[in-house]
Amino acid sequence: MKPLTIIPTYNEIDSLPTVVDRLRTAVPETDVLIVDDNSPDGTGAMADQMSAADEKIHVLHRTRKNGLGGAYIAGFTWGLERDYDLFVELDADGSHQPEQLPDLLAAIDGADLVIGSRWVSGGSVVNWPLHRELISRAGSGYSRILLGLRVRDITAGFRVFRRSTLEDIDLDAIESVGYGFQVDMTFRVATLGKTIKEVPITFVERTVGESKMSGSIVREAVINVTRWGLSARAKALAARARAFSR
Ligand SMILES: Nc1nc2c(ncn2[C@@H]2O[C@H](COP(=O)(O)OP(=O)(O)OP(=O)(O)O)[C@@H](O)[C@H]2O)c(=O)[nH]1
Ligand SMILES: [Mg+2]
Repeated sequence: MKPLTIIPTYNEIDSLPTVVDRLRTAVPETDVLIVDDNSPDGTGAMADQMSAADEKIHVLHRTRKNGLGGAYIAGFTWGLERDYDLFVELDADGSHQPEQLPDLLAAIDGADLVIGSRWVSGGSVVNWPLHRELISRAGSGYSRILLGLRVRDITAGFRVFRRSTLEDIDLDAIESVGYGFQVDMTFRVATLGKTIKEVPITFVERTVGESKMSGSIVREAVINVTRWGLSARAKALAARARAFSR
Protein backbone atom coordinates (compact mmCIF):
# COMPACT_ATOMS: atom_id res chain seq x y z
CA MET A 1 0.00 0.00 0.00
CA LYS A 2 1.50 3.30 -1.10
CA PRO A 3 1.23 6.11 1.49
CA LEU A 4 1.30 9.86 1.00
CA THR A 5 1.99 11.93 4.11
CA ILE A 6 0.53 15.43 3.87
CA ILE A 7 2.11 18.13 6.05
CA PRO A 8 0.35 21.53 6.09
CA THR A 9 2.69 24.39 6.96
CA TYR A 10 2.39 28.00 7.91
CA ASN A 11 5.58 29.52 9.36
CA GLU A 12 7.19 26.25 10.41
CA ILE A 13 10.73 26.86 9.10
CA ASP A 14 12.35 25.84 12.40
CA SER A 15 10.60 22.52 12.80
CA LEU A 16 9.75 21.26 9.30
CA PRO A 17 13.22 19.91 8.29
CA THR A 18 13.52 17.85 11.49
CA VAL A 19 10.00 16.47 11.21
CA VAL A 20 10.51 15.46 7.57
CA ASP A 21 13.91 13.85 8.35
CA ARG A 22 12.36 11.89 11.19
CA LEU A 23 9.49 10.84 8.94
CA ARG A 24 11.78 9.70 6.11
CA THR A 25 13.75 7.59 8.65
CA ALA A 26 10.72 6.17 10.47
CA VAL A 27 8.66 5.38 7.33
CA PRO A 28 11.02 5.42 4.32
CA GLU A 29 8.29 4.15 1.96
CA THR A 30 6.04 7.19 2.33
CA ASP A 31 5.95 10.04 -0.14
CA VAL A 32 5.65 13.46 1.47
CA LEU A 33 3.54 16.41 0.34
CA ILE A 34 4.16 19.73 2.06
CA VAL A 35 1.25 22.15 1.58
CA ASP A 36 2.51 25.65 2.30
CA ASP A 37 0.32 28.74 2.39
CA ASN A 38 2.98 31.24 1.27
CA SER A 39 4.53 31.37 4.77
CA PRO A 40 6.20 34.76 5.34
CA ASP A 41 9.12 33.02 7.15
CA GLY A 42 10.22 31.19 3.97
CA THR A 43 8.97 27.69 4.85
CA GLY A 44 7.84 27.25 1.23
CA ALA A 45 11.32 27.96 -0.19
CA MET A 46 12.82 25.63 2.41
CA ALA A 47 10.34 22.93 1.34
CA ASP A 48 11.39 23.44 -2.31
CA GLN A 49 15.03 22.86 -1.34
CA MET A 50 14.09 19.67 0.50
CA SER A 51 12.08 18.52 -2.50
CA ALA A 52 15.00 19.17 -4.88
CA ALA A 53 17.21 16.94 -2.73
CA ASP A 54 14.75 14.05 -2.29
CA GLU A 55 12.45 12.72 -5.00
CA LYS A 56 9.93 11.46 -2.43
CA ILE A 57 9.27 15.01 -1.19
CA HIS A 58 6.73 17.17 -3.06
CA VAL A 59 5.48 20.70 -2.42
CA LEU A 60 2.17 22.37 -3.09
CA HIS A 61 2.22 26.16 -2.83
CA ARG A 62 -0.97 28.06 -2.11
CA THR A 63 -1.07 31.80 -2.48
CA ARG A 64 -2.40 32.77 0.95
CA LYS A 65 -3.15 31.45 4.42
CA ASN A 66 -6.40 29.63 3.97
CA GLY A 67 -6.68 27.30 6.94
CA LEU A 68 -5.71 23.77 7.84
CA GLY A 69 -8.84 22.30 6.28
CA GLY A 70 -8.26 23.93 2.91
CA ALA A 71 -4.62 22.82 2.91
CA TYR A 72 -5.60 19.19 3.58
CA ILE A 73 -8.31 19.22 0.91
CA ALA A 74 -5.78 20.56 -1.62
CA GLY A 75 -3.33 17.83 -0.52
CA PHE A 76 -5.95 15.05 -0.72
CA THR A 77 -7.00 16.22 -4.18
CA TRP A 78 -3.36 16.22 -5.35
CA GLY A 79 -2.86 12.68 -4.00
CA LEU A 80 -6.14 11.30 -5.36
CA GLU A 81 -5.04 12.38 -8.85
CA ARG A 82 -2.06 10.05 -8.32
CA ASP A 83 -1.79 6.41 -7.31
CA TYR A 84 -1.61 6.64 -3.50
CA ASP A 85 -3.53 4.11 -1.37
CA LEU A 86 -3.18 5.74 2.05
CA PHE A 87 -3.30 9.39 3.08
CA VAL A 88 -1.55 10.44 6.30
CA GLU A 89 -2.13 13.76 8.11
CA LEU A 90 0.85 15.03 10.10
CA ASP A 91 1.55 18.39 11.78
CA ALA A 92 4.84 20.15 10.98
CA ASP A 93 5.47 21.32 14.54
CA GLY A 94 6.75 18.06 16.06
CA SER A 95 3.58 17.36 18.06
CA HIS A 96 2.95 14.19 16.06
CA GLN A 97 5.88 11.83 16.31
CA PRO A 98 6.75 10.21 12.98
CA GLU A 99 8.16 7.25 14.96
CA GLN A 100 4.57 6.40 15.95
CA LEU A 101 3.26 6.44 12.37
CA PRO A 102 4.05 2.70 11.84
CA ASP A 103 1.51 1.93 14.63
CA LEU A 104 -1.16 3.95 12.81
CA LEU A 105 -0.33 2.38 9.45
CA ALA A 106 -0.53 -1.11 10.97
CA ALA A 107 -4.00 -0.33 12.33
CA ILE A 108 -5.45 0.65 8.92
CA ASP A 109 -5.68 -3.07 8.21
CA GLY A 110 -9.40 -3.58 8.93
CA ALA A 111 -10.19 0.14 9.29
CA ASP A 112 -11.19 2.99 6.98
CA LEU A 113 -9.78 5.73 9.20
CA VAL A 114 -7.15 5.50 11.94
CA ILE A 115 -6.84 8.30 14.49
CA GLY A 116 -3.73 8.81 16.62
CA SER A 117 -5.46 9.47 19.91
CA ARG A 118 -4.46 11.33 23.06
CA TRP A 119 -7.56 10.39 24.98
CA VAL A 120 -7.61 6.57 24.84
CA SER A 121 -5.80 4.28 27.27
CA GLY A 122 -2.05 4.56 26.59
CA GLY A 123 -2.39 7.95 24.90
CA SER A 124 -0.93 11.10 26.48
CA VAL A 125 0.13 14.71 26.07
CA VAL A 126 3.55 16.08 27.01
CA ASN A 127 4.05 19.69 28.16
CA TRP A 128 0.54 20.77 27.36
CA PRO A 129 -0.84 23.55 29.55
CA LEU A 130 -3.95 22.52 31.48
CA HIS A 131 -6.18 24.95 29.57
CA ARG A 132 -5.26 23.32 26.23
CA GLU A 133 -6.04 19.87 27.60
CA LEU A 134 -9.38 21.11 28.94
CA ILE A 135 -10.33 22.74 25.61
CA SER A 136 -9.38 19.59 23.71
CA ARG A 137 -11.18 17.19 26.05
CA ALA A 138 -14.25 19.41 26.24
CA GLY A 139 -14.29 19.78 22.43
CA SER A 140 -14.12 16.02 21.94
CA GLY A 141 -16.74 15.39 24.64
CA TYR A 142 -19.16 17.97 23.23
CA SER A 143 -18.74 16.66 19.67
CA ARG A 144 -19.11 13.05 20.83
CA ILE A 145 -22.44 13.76 22.54
CA LEU A 146 -23.88 16.08 19.90
CA LEU A 147 -22.84 14.01 16.92
CA GLY A 148 -23.40 10.62 18.58
CA LEU A 149 -19.84 9.48 17.87
CA ARG A 150 -17.84 6.98 19.89
CA VAL A 151 -14.42 8.43 19.02
CA ARG A 152 -12.52 9.78 22.06
CA ASP A 153 -10.16 12.22 20.27
CA ILE A 154 -12.32 13.78 17.59
CA THR A 155 -10.18 16.87 16.90
CA ALA A 156 -6.93 14.88 16.58
CA GLY A 157 -4.82 15.69 13.54
CA PHE A 158 -2.54 12.63 13.29
CA ARG A 159 -4.52 10.31 11.02
CA VAL A 160 -4.48 7.72 8.24
CA PHE A 161 -7.29 7.58 5.66
CA ARG A 162 -7.77 4.81 3.18
CA ARG A 163 -8.09 6.09 -0.40
CA SER A 164 -11.63 4.65 -0.64
CA THR A 165 -12.65 6.66 2.45
CA LEU A 166 -11.66 9.94 0.82
CA GLU A 167 -13.20 8.92 -2.51
CA ASP A 168 -16.56 8.41 -0.77
CA ILE A 169 -16.54 11.88 0.79
CA ASP A 170 -17.57 15.02 -1.08
CA LEU A 171 -14.46 17.04 -0.24
CA ASP A 172 -15.87 20.15 -1.93
CA ALA A 173 -18.73 20.20 0.60
CA ILE A 174 -16.40 20.63 3.58
CA GLU A 175 -16.62 24.14 4.97
CA SER A 176 -14.54 24.17 8.15
CA VAL A 177 -11.20 25.86 7.93
CA GLY A 178 -9.76 25.19 11.40
CA TYR A 179 -9.92 22.22 13.76
CA GLY A 180 -13.58 21.79 12.95
CA PHE A 181 -12.20 20.20 9.79
CA GLN A 182 -11.05 17.14 11.74
CA VAL A 183 -14.45 16.84 13.45
CA ASP A 184 -16.19 17.27 10.10
CA MET A 185 -14.12 14.48 8.50
CA THR A 186 -14.72 12.15 11.47
CA PHE A 187 -18.49 12.77 11.36
CA ARG A 188 -18.66 12.16 7.61
CA VAL A 189 -16.64 8.92 7.85
CA ALA A 190 -18.84 7.66 10.72
CA THR A 191 -22.06 8.63 8.91
CA LEU A 192 -20.97 6.50 5.95
CA GLY A 193 -20.86 3.53 8.36
CA LYS A 194 -17.12 3.15 7.97
CA THR A 195 -14.77 1.72 10.60
CA ILE A 196 -12.75 4.16 12.70
CA LYS A 197 -9.93 2.88 14.94
CA GLU A 198 -8.07 4.89 17.56
CA VAL A 199 -4.42 4.16 18.33
CA PRO A 200 -2.79 5.71 21.42
CA ILE A 201 -0.13 8.35 20.74
CA THR A 202 2.10 10.62 22.80
CA PHE A 203 1.38 14.18 21.65
CA VAL A 204 4.27 16.54 22.33
CA GLU A 205 3.64 20.30 22.63
CA ARG A 206 5.59 22.28 20.05
CA THR A 207 8.94 23.68 21.27
CA VAL A 208 9.53 26.10 18.37
CA GLY A 209 7.34 28.31 16.22
CA GLU A 210 3.92 29.69 17.03
CA SER A 211 0.56 28.04 17.47
CA LYS A 212 -2.14 28.90 14.93
CA MET A 213 -4.85 28.00 17.42
CA SER A 214 -7.18 30.96 17.99
CA GLY A 215 -10.48 31.92 19.54
CA SER A 216 -12.10 32.17 16.11
CA ILE A 217 -10.98 28.62 15.24
CA VAL A 218 -12.51 27.27 18.47
CA ARG A 219 -15.69 29.30 17.85
CA GLU A 220 -16.00 27.99 14.31
CA ALA A 221 -15.70 24.41 15.58
CA VAL A 222 -18.30 24.86 18.35
CA ILE A 223 -20.80 26.58 16.04
CA ASN A 224 -20.42 23.97 13.29
CA VAL A 225 -20.63 20.98 15.65
CA THR A 226 -23.80 22.43 17.19
CA ARG A 227 -25.29 23.01 13.75
CA TRP A 228 -24.42 19.52 12.45
CA GLY A 229 -25.66 17.86 15.65
CA LEU A 230 -28.99 19.69 15.66
CA SER A 231 -29.56 19.12 11.97
CA ALA A 232 -28.82 15.36 12.30
CA ARG A 233 -31.30 15.19 15.18
CA ALA A 234 -33.95 17.12 13.26
CA LYS A 235 -33.56 14.72 10.33
CA ALA A 236 -33.85 11.67 12.62
CA LEU A 237 -36.97 13.12 14.25
CA ALA A 238 -38.55 13.90 10.88
CA ALA A 239 -37.85 10.33 9.72
CA ARG A 240 -39.47 8.97 12.89
CA ALA A 241 -42.50 11.21 12.44
CA ARG A 242 -42.88 10.01 8.83
CA ALA A 243 -42.65 6.36 9.91
CA PHE A 244 -45.22 6.99 12.69
CA SER A 245 -47.73 8.70 10.37
CA ARG A 246 -47.65 5.84 7.87
N1 LIG B 1 -0.99 25.38 4.98
C1 LIG B 1 -1.50 25.74 6.17
N2 LIG B 1 -1.08 25.10 7.29
C2 LIG B 1 -1.61 25.49 8.47
C3 LIG B 1 -2.57 26.53 8.59
N3 LIG B 1 -2.90 26.66 9.90
C4 LIG B 1 -2.17 25.74 10.57
N4 LIG B 1 -1.37 25.04 9.72
C5 LIG B 1 -0.44 23.94 10.02
O1 LIG B 1 -1.21 22.92 10.64
C6 LIG B 1 -0.45 22.27 11.63
C7 LIG B 1 -1.17 22.41 12.98
O2 LIG B 1 -1.20 23.76 13.38
P1 LIG B 1 -0.73 24.23 14.85
O3 LIG B 1 -0.55 25.69 14.89
O4 LIG B 1 0.42 23.41 15.28
O5 LIG B 1 -2.03 23.90 15.62
P2 LIG B 1 -2.20 22.93 16.82
O6 LIG B 1 -1.24 21.81 16.72
O7 LIG B 1 -3.64 22.57 16.95
O8 LIG B 1 -1.89 23.91 17.99
P3 LIG B 1 -0.61 23.96 18.93
O9 LIG B 1 -0.79 22.94 19.97
O10 LIG B 1 -0.69 25.30 19.50
O11 LIG B 1 0.60 23.72 18.11
C8 LIG B 1 0.93 22.92 11.61
O12 LIG B 1 1.78 22.15 10.80
C9 LIG B 1 0.64 24.29 11.01
O13 LIG B 1 1.76 24.85 10.37
C10 LIG B 1 -3.00 27.19 7.38
O14 LIG B 1 -3.82 28.11 7.37
N5 LIG B 1 -2.43 26.75 6.23
MG1 LIG C 1 0.55 22.01 16.85
